[in-house]
Amino acid sequence: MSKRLPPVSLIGVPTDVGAGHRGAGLGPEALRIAGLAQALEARGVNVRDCGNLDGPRNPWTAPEQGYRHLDEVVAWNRALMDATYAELQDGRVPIMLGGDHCLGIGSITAVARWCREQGRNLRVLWLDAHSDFNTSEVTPSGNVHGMPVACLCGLGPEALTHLGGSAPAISPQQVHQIGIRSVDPDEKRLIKQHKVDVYDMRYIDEVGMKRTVEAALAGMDANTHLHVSFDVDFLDPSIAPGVGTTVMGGVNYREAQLVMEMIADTGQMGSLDIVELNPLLDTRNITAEVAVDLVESLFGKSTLMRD
Ligand code: Z70
Ligand code: MN
Ligand code: MN
Ligand code: MN
Repeated sequence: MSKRLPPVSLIGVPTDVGAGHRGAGLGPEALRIAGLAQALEARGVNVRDCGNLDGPRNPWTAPEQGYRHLDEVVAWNRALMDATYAELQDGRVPIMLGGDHCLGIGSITAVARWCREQGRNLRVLWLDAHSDFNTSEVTPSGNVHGMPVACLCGLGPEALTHLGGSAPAISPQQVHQIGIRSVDPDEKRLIKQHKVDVYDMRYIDEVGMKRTVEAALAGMDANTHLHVSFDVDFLDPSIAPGVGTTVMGGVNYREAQLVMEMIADTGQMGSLDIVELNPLLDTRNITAEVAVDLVESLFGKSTLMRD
């Protein structure tokens, strides 16, 4: 614990309006009950819990013009963008407690604006089973949690691509994805067309997690703000069953710990989303507990060998 850790702000975002299953809205409370704030405080981190944001209820209606619940998704993301920006302005590391992954649009739009104003470079590390790069034309579901990366890169409805005023919030070159193993056919074409840097499970199997993370973080300079967007379905369902869509063949516990430790070693994580935790599909909150373990590593917890 030699390095001084920045203060953090927990922002609860109890939305499931972007998801295909109900229940992710209970994620923030499950993370609190698993002891997230206490675990951070035990690391010497100053924690402010901002409570939960308020937003529209889930109307649970069918997609319209390729989007489900677009108005509700926009409302949640406006609220989150403002809350994230306020905590960054206050010199704190915002930690978004999701909530479904549509919330990455609001959080990252705010982080991108703040980085622009501060003259900092932004890199987004997207830890997920999915690429989340669908558009209304190609989405198989209409669920906006399958679209946040595309929206942030300027592909999507104006209300989301221009959430922060101008578009795009980021370029595909700023996004680096690890853990990917479920990509829809047209989504795959878009990912290739826009040259997103994707390290899928085959890459991890062939090369190993250490070199995967080194590649995904390569080229960061001292002026880089690292935003980590951690979709819990990044993890293998055997250790993280409490997610809406389980996808076999995910990252195991030790690989996940290594990712988090290597991020901690950079000292440059400036914001974090924890998303897609669905307590209704979990077993005795173990998925939230694994997420808390991993956040401890993100904040520098390690074995005696490296303290
Ligand atoms: C699929 C879609 C998805 C979860 C993202 C799945 C999207 N590509 N699912 N996160 N859990 O519907 O767009
Ligand atoms: Mn996701
Ligand atoms: Mn996912
Ligand atoms: Mn890049």
